[in-house]
Amino acid sequence: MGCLSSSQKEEDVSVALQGQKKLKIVIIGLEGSGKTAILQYLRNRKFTETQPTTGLNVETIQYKSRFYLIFDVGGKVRTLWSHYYENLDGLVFVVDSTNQEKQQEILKELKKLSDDVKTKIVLLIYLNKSDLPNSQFMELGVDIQQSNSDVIMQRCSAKSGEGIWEGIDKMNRLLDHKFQS
Ligand SMILES: Nc1nc2c(ncn2[C@@H]2O[C@H](COP(=O)(O)OP(=O)(O)O)[C@@H](O)[C@H]2O)c(=O)[nH]1
Ligand SMILES: [Mg+2]
Repeated sequence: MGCLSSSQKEEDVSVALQGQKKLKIVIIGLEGSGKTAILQYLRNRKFTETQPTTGLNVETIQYKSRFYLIFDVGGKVRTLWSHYYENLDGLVFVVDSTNQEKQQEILKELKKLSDDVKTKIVLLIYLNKSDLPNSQFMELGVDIQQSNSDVIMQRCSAKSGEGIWEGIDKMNRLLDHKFQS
C-alpha cells in the first residue's frame, strides 16, 4: 500500500488524477474504526491485519467500469481530513459498530463534515465490525440528513467481507445518477 506524507499530497493527487478519469473518494472515521482494513479489503479482496496509519494510504480500486482513487487519511489528525475534500466525489465514513460510547463523538464529526463539504457528494457510512457479537446498529441519521449529500448506511465487516462490496455498489449507482444529471 502506498504510504505518502501529507506534504506530498497536492502533487500526488494531481499526478494520480491525470490521464484516466478516476473518482476521488476519501475514507475517514475515528481511529481504530477499520478504515485501513476496509481499504485493504477492497484492494486484496480479503482481510489483512493492519498497522496504525501514519500519513496517508492511497489505492486505486476498480469496481465495474469505474476507477476509484481512495485516500485513507488516518484518524489521529482530524484537522487534516478537510484538506482532501476538494473535487470530492464520495466520502466513506467508517464507524466501529461495537463502540457505542463513541456515538456522540461520531455525530460531532459527521456534523462537522456536513459543514466542511461544500459540494454534493455521496456519503457512505460503513457500520463496520458486524462480525463481532457486540456489534450494534447506531442511529446516526439526524445531522447528516440535513446535508446536501446522498447518504448510504451499510453494515459491514472488513474481516468477513460482509457488506463491503454492497456499500461500494450502492455508492457506484448513486454516482451513476450524478454523472447522468
Ligand atoms: N473483528 C473485526 N476487526 C476489525 C474489522 N475492521 C478492522 N478491524 C480491526 O480493528 C483494528 C483497527 O483497524 P484499522 O483498519 O487499522 O483502523 P483505522 O485506524 O480506522 O485505520 C485492527 O486491529 C483491525 O484488524 C472488522 O470488520 N472486524
Ligand atoms: Mg488506519
